[in-house]
Amino acid sequence: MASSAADALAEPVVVCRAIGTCVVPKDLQRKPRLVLPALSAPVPADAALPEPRPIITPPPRAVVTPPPQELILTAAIVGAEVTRAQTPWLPISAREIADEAARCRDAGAAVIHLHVRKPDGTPSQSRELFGEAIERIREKVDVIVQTSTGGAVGMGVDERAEPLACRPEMATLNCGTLNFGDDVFQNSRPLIRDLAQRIRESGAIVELECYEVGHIDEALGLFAQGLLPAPLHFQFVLGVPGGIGAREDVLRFMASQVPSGATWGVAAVGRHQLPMTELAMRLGGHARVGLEDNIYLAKGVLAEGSAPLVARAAEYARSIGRTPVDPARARQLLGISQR
Ligand code: KMH
Ligand code: ZN
Repeated sequence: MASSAADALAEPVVVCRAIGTCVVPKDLQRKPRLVLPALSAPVPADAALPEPRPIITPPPRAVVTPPPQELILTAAIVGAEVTRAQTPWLPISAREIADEAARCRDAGAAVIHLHVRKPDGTPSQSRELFGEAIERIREKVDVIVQTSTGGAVGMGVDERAEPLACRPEMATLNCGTLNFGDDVFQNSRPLIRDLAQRIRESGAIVELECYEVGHIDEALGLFAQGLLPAPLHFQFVLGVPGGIGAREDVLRFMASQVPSGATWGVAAVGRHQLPMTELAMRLGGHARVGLEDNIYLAKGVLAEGSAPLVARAAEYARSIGRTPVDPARARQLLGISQR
């Protein structure tokens, strides 16, 4: 009978020994190997680790850094998915679009995120329809027109790029593919680079539409490759079914990834629009509201166009000490040069 557990166990067997780290003088250190062994070949014991992926350097500070009290409100007044059957307040003709843009400007919006429709209400990227809508808007009101290059799900790159022929001040760049409801919104990396170049050539500045955390990295990668000029403008589109959810922790994280000197805003879908845009305003971001993302003012109560949603956002902004800026100031904050 053993008097302790130690007595009962056999002598330990050495199966391995720890090797401590040691300091090797610099000139005796192994050089990193640049050529990796073929996948099938046995990896030599002294093989160096592969080079790490380069760390993306944050962009330099922008020329103008918006003081946190200033707020850019964007109104997304048409969209590509909402129908007249869902809400009679959806503008379709150029005249209706221009009227709604003016109402939104009066309510505090500085930017109009623009889609257009054919007379039967189907979404279109036709340069003629965009041209007509933009002309009507400009006749009525001074506002920054931000044309969509997302269009509707299923459109090809040439069609999506058509509004750039109208030389808008700003255009969207969608930064990755995602499930979009039951459809797939295709934004391959070559397509994103292609559109980035076309937007740049058109003279518009870019708004980076990010529906996922990885889309921010994609945008930063484009910047690092010199395909996007500073300052960067991010729009976090939260709550698309198939995309990242509209939650506080998500927004806080996404905002934390924005490099200094860049601006960011939130567009949240459906019932998330109100709480997420208000949170964005509290966190120092900008906000987008409008029928493209949400047709309700309250549960079961349709918004009578996008202007009431803008007015409510502007009122909330003022209540927390933020001031919706006019288009002239928004141009300065966004780095839009006067033409
Ligand atoms: N209609 C959506 C599939 C954008 O305007 O750039 C894409 C969209 C994004 O609305
Ligand atoms: Zn859009």
